[in-house]
Amino acid sequence: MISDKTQTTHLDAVIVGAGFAGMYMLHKLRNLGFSVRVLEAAHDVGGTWYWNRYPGARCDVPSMEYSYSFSDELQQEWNWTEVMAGQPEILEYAAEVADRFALRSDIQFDTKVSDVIYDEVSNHWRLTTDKGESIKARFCIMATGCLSVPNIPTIEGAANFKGAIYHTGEWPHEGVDFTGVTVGIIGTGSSGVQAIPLIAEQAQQLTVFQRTPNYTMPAHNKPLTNEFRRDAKSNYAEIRQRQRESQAGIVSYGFGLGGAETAKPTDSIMRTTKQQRMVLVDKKGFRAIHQFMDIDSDMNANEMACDMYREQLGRIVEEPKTAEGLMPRDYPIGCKRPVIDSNYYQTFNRSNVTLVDLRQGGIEKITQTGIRTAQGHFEFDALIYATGFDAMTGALLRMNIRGRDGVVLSDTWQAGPRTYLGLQISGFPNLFTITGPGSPSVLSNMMVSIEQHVDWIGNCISHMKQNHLQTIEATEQAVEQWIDHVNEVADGTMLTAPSCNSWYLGANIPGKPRIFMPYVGGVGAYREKCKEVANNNYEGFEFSGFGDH
Ligand code: NA7
Repeated sequence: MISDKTQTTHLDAVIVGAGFAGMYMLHKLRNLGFSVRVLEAAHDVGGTWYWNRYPGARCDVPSMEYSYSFSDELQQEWNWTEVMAGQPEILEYAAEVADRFALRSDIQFDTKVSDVIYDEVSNHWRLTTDKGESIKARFCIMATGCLSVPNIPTIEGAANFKGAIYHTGEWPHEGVDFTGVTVGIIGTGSSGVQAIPLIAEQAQQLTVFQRTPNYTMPAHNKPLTNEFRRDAKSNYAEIRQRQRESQAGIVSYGFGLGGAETAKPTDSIMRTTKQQRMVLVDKKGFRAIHQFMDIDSDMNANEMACDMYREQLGRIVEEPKTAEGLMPRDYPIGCKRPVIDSNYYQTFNRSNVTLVDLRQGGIEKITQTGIRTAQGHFEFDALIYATGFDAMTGALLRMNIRGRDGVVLSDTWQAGPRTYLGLQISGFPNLFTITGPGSPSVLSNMMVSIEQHVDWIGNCISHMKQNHLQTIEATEQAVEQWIDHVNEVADGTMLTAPSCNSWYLGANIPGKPRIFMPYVGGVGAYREKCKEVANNNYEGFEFSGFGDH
């Protein structure tokens, strides 16, 4: 690393973000002999797990699988305590990785990147930070996360609220004690569904403002035994291989590896009678719907599964009006990101919890003391936004990223994100996105997808060094073809059903283009495609060598 007279630091690569993507990218590039620095807005490592500290924050992927595989020592020595790890444990794990691989010395914390400008003369990226620094690097790698920009909806009167205000994605590090406090919470996605049961246990009164009820499944989380850990660790090589070849990067080892629960559903719900379906609900509860293969492709089949779901929900929630209010309707199971919970519906049987089903009359304004809806005014001391994120593109678009000819990324992506393989954007040479839109990303176990992208980018940059290549850039034609393919595989699935409004489609942010962002083809098939592209001399990308400019 060198700094010139104007205090510009010169590097081979700069990485934005020190979550799990940025940490591994740093480790990789350092080991390959490149000079690297990571710029991170937070005060420490962990990315999404650094910020999302709300009560109940937990990963929905088994911990033995939501972890790095690149170091066997690490995976053998680290002991996860629960089937699905909670946020504090995942953050401890991130800190352990940072310590073990001495990552923090190359991470600059408390630093926000404002401008990311490509210099066509020198073929470098110049990044400017909120500290007024300037960093020049041949490669710029965006490890900015998919759910890192909190969405705070614009609601009239919001600034007038006199009590405490929180967002689940920016939770105070010291925690919040809601004892004796009346609380209002807006949002029933994963964050709301995880937080509500715990806040209800503490608060004097909790009022839940729900715009769209979710289909949520019980997590059945539990402590991991020594025996389970030993067994899984001795099978790690096989587990990791199977994860990489799978659809979503998850094999649910220990919940029936190769057994019934991980096998593909085979039955047709359309061939069942109502009575048979009810018997299944008696026996298996919400899990009854998992065995049907046609609910992902046939709307009528899906609606039958929704009926089974609502039947089970109605058996848990005692008060019929509240049960009805919690029932998802008018959109299919499988359209939104699956939510898993611990005692979510049971929480609505508590006397200190009130559901406000906004389908019966929406929010009109936030007042000094609460929320006015078309159904009346609800008062509380503290307001929680569990309103999600500007997903996948938010973090990239809030920086001023300019590629060739000064073109701004927000212009290139005006009609939605356009990438080749979710790795690169035409017109932005030597800029990579880890788990960017157009890759399996949020549809998969992020750890598996992160490792695959980091390995691919590391190999690509090494290849360029060995072959004295200066720039790599996705061609517009490759982007076009890849987007067509991304749309083609998403079409006809529940994810893109006309009645579906998910953050995968950008539908949670007013004015955001409605385009399905992640790649549905599966991590196994996607990995093969990326391998093939690299083996075919990086087909779809163009290189320039020294002297070409
Ligand atoms: P989500 O899944 O985007 O959920 C946000 C929730 O907030 C959802 O219920 C929204 O209702 C609701 N919301 C958003 N804006 C409003 C307004 N203006 N009024 C009322 N309700 C609103 O975010 P999460 O943080 O829960 O989860 C994000 C991901 O993190 C999750 O999928 C996991 O991958 C981890 P809507 O459904 O839009 O009607």
